[in-house]
Amino acid sequence: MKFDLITSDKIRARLDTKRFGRKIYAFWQVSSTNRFAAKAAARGEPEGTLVIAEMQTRGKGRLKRSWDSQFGKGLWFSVILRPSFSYAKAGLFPFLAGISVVQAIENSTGLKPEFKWPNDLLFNNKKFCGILSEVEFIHYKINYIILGVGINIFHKTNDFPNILSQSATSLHLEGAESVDRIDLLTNIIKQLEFYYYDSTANGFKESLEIWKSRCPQFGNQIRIFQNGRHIQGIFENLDSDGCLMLRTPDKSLIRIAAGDLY
Ligand code: BT5
Repeated sequence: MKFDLITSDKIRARLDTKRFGRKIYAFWQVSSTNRFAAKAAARGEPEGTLVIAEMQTRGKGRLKRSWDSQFGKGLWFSVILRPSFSYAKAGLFPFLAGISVVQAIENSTGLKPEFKWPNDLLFNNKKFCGILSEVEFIHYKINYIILGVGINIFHKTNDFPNILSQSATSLHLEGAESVDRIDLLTNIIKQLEFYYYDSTANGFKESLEIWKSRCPQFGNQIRIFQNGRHIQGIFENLDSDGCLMLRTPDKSLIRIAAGDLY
C-alpha cells in the first residue's frame, strides 16, 4: 500500500466546507493535537481550525489516560469549536464528532461501527476510535471546545502495544482493504460542519437520535464505573445536555455526565 503523507494542501484540495478546515495545521509530529489546538484557540484562532499530526508523542485520552498514536497509522486530529452556548451544553458536542465519524466511515468503507457510551467507537467490542472533548469556559459560557478524534486505520495486530492487543482494532483489521485517509478525514470534517451548524441552530435532538440508534447498550442493562463506584441499571435515555439517564433497580432515574461503561 502506498503511503500518502497528510499535508494541508491535500486536505484543502478536497474540502468544500465554509469554516471547518479552512485553517489547517498539519504536522509530522506533535505532543498532542488537542494540546496544540487549545493553545491556538487561547490565542484566538477561529472556529473550525483543524490540527492534525502523523504522530503524537503524548496523545491524550480522557481522565489523564493516554492515546497510542503511531506514525502514519491512523488519523489523529482536533477541531476548534466556539459555540455560543452555556457550559451545561458542552457535553453535547462529542456526540456530533461520533456520528460524523460513523457516517464518514460507512461512506468510505461500508463498515458499520457501534458506539459505546460516552464516545468510543467499536467493532465487536474492540475500540478503534476515541473522542476527547476539552472545554474552556468564561462566566458559565463556553469560550472554546477542542474536539479531538483518534482513529486507528492501518494497524495490524502486532502494531498495538501488548496492553492494547486484546481491546483495540483498526479499520484494516476489520476488513477495510485500502483507506484513503485524506478522503476519510475530509468526509468527517464535512459531516461535522453539517451536524454542528444544524444542531446549534435547530437543536441536538436529531443528532442524539442518530447516536442512540447506533449504540447497542441503549435501552439495555449497563454497568458504569464513576468516581470510584459501580452503578448499574437500564440505559433509558440521553437528556437534552447529553447526560446518560440510568434507571436503577430501585426505579430511580440517575443523571450521569461522565464515567466508564464496562
Ligand atoms: C479516548 O479516551 O478514547 C479519547 C482518545 C482521543 C484521542 C485523540 S487523538 C487526537 C486528539 N489529540 C489528543 O491528544 N487526543 C485526541 P479514553 O476513553 O480515556 O480512552 C483511553 C484508553 O483507550 C487508554 O487508557 C487505552 O486503554 C485505550 N487506548 C489508547 N490508545 C488506543 C488506541 N490507539 N486504540 C484503541 N484503544 C486505545
